[in-house]
Amino acid sequence: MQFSSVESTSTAESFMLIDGDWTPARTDEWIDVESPATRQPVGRVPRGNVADIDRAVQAAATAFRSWRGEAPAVRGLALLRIADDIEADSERIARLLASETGNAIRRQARPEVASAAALFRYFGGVAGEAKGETVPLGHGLLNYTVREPLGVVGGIIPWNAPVQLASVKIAMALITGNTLVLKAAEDAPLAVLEIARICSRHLPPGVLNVVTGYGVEAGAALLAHPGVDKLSFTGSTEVGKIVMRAAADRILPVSLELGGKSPVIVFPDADEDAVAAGVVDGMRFTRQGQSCTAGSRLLVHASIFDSFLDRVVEAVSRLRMGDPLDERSDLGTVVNQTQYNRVRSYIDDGLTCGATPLIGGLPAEAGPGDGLYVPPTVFRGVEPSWRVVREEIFGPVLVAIPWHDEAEALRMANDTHYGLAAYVWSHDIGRALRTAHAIDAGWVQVNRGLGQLPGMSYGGIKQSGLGREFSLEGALDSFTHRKTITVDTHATPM
Ligand code: TXE
Repeated sequence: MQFSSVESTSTAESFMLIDGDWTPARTDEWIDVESPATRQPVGRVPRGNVADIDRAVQAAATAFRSWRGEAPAVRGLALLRIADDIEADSERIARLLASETGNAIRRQARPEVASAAALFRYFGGVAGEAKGETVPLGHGLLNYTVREPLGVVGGIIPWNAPVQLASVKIAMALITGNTLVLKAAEDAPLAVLEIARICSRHLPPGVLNVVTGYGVEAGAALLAHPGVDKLSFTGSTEVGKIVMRAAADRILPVSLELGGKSPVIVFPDADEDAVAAGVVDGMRFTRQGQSCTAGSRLLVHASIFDSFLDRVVEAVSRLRMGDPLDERSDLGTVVNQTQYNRVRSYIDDGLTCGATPLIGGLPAEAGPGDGLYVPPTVFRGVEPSWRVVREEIFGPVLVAIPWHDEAEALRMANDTHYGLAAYVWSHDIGRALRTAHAIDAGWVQVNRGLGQLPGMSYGGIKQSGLGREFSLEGALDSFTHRKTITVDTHATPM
């Protein structure tokens, strides 16, 4: 593992966006945002709570009255302008994002900001597509549907890809005529507030509100607020269950993008070098494995198991870990001390169970001033029942398991309560597609290990979530309802 050095970052103070105003919390309390690389503050944000959420929801409800009736082309144009402005300011946003998350600037932060612009552009472009249909019923009846917005959306996002996840929720909610109160993650709110700043230039006050604060305070207040009409959450499965319970109390529609433990099936015909590189991409090592779609269970045909793992280890060892702001870094840090300790405890658990680390291993404990660098670990010699195989680690830990026939590979792939992403590597297209269809997951990539693109429907099944994002179809399903109108054209005038 190579290492590049740490440079310093600057500190900034940010406010929340409520009703078009930049505002501190009512209590005037603040949260320091720390760089996980330097462990120095990079900014501070308001510690929003129930009073701020209330203000934001009321502003969103007021704004909804006119935003819902706005011409789709006007909404679309706002999103297209936001996309342009994000691109124009992308370097500054990417540096802020790398500073607060620890994600490497070249491999993660810059591409994430570019993907945010692409999402706004895609949804801006499909603005007029929220169409209904006419349904023939005979008897002189005209029966048709219209797509209507749901109202005020309460969105909650995590810290791992905050700019992309904020952008997809903002774009989907707004293009379909809803207004939004978005709760940013306490560990990574700064770049999201910059996206909000750009959005606010092109939107009427109250259409988008961004509140910062802790999950148990601002997040919980948003879930409980009676003025919210729809909940849209991305984060852990554990908190996803809390969101779903809150939705049940008021029969609110809910979308959930949750965790994963995604399988990667490698068939013996695969080109080992190319696939090893793809596995490293799919594992999202460049976000230190902190990705819900990380291909974290590597299932390899026994005939190539040893030689293939050599290739993977070689590809991993070429990654350079270091300062997230350094152009040479492929990998940065995990997001915070809790996450560092959590990943470390999983590695410790794997070692205690008897797993063999082919690279990596247990990192030293991190003291208060230490950069939170976790070198990638690849384990072999693991049992299907172990925690490192079953649970989402959300860190740079890959477990490799051999298989002998296709049925066994599929059984292992589906032996999980998650169902988000999966990866199949084979040049036998019949076999690859047969496998892709048989895997229980919302998204299967064949001979590809990269991230989501605007236009594709993305989301999970089983405990990985409900609903789809990134696509028009997802936006219509998750952020509108279909109203049916039936007209009796024979009715005699009164
Ligand atoms: O996520 P949380 P955390 C997994 C991953 C990670 C673990 C913990 O395994 O190690 O979760 O991360 C808000 N009411 N994933 O604790 O808690 C919170 O403020 C309302 C996987 O950071 O789910 C933040 O804005 N809101 C996942 C958001 O929820 C609450 C991505 C996500 O935080 C809340 C993130 C509450 N009671 C973590 N508690 C993925 N797979 O994409 C927290 N929040």
